[in-house]
Amino acid sequence: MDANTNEKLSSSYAPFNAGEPNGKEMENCVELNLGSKRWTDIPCDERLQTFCHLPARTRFKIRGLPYRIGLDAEYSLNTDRLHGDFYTLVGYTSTWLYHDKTLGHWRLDLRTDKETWAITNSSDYPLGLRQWMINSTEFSGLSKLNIDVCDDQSEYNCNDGSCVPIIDRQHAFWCQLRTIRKMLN
Ligand SMILES: [Ca+2]
Repeated sequence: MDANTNEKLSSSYAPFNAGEPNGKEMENCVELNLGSKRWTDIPCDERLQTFCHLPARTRFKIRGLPYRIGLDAEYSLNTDRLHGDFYTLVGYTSTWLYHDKTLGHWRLDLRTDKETWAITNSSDYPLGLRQWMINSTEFSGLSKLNIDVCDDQSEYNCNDGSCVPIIDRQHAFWCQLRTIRKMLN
């Protein structure tokens, strides 16, 4: 495949060449012929140029953590891993967030020793400002943490977890309006 093409290529866009795929178990990779723009299945040990399409991942940010070196400030959604009805949020380095179905709360665990660092009661994803019970050697007690997907440069995070454009100087008003709308719905 040619990595330098600017064309958007996908399997739905490019059907197979005539007679392909024909490799059955022997040909489990594909090459793209840029002339015909059609796929051919080939053995996976053939070395060709490649291209990758990586969709941007939503970054969940946790704000208001008491100090602790090594705790994650950002998480991404792991859609391969379901805990009950919920996907897991995996921290970039040391922690993960998941729903404990048995106890009915969300846990922030250290991945290394499976120590539970904090919990919060929530029957949904724990987005927005919430009380977390933290239990660690450095800090123990209730703490307000906010989890959101707001962009630090261009958005302000509301207490309900939603984001409003920072350019809007009345952001507090829009946050309140969102809260009122939620209450009315
Ligand atoms: Ca083939």
